[in-house]
Amino acid sequence: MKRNFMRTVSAAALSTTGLIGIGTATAGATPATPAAPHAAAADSVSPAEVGLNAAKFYFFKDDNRHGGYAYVTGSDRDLRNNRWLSGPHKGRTIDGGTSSVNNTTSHFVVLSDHPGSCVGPHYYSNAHSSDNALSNNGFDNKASCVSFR
Ligand SMILES: [Ca+2]
Ligand SMILES: [Ca+2]
Repeated sequence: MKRNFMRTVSAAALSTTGLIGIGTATAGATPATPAAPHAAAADSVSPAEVGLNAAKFYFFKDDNRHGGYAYVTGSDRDLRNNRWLSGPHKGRTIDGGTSSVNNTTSHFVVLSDHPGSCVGPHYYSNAHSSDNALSNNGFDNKASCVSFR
C-alpha cells in the first residue's frame, strides 16, 4: 500500500489594502435633466410626399375596413398597379378587390368598374365619409378606377 501525501498549500494572498476614503462631495452640482419626453417617431415625410394628415382615399380588402389597405391621394384611372399595403394580400393588386372604403378627402370620389376606361358600374363616395360594406351598393370587389371630382 502506497501512501501518497499530497499537500497543496495554497497560500491565500491576503493583501491588506488600505482604502483611502476619497471625498466625492460635489456640492451644488445639479445634473440638468432634459424635460423633453421622447419625441414621437418623427414622420419622415419627404417633400415630394404628402403630409401625414393629407387627405387620402382608402381602399380596404374586406368589409369593415379590414383585411389590408391601400390609398390614393388623387384620381387613378388604373388600379391594376396599385398594391395592398398590409394584410394577407399585401403586395397584390387592389384591382377589383375593394370591399370597404374611407374617404378622408374633401372630394366627391367616384369608383368605377373598368381600369382605364372607367366605365361600367359606379360607386360614389361623399367627401369625408366611409362605407364598411360595398356589397349593399352592388360594388363589392369592383373598384378598378378612382376619380376625384
Ligand atoms: Ca394606378
Ligand atoms: Ca355600403
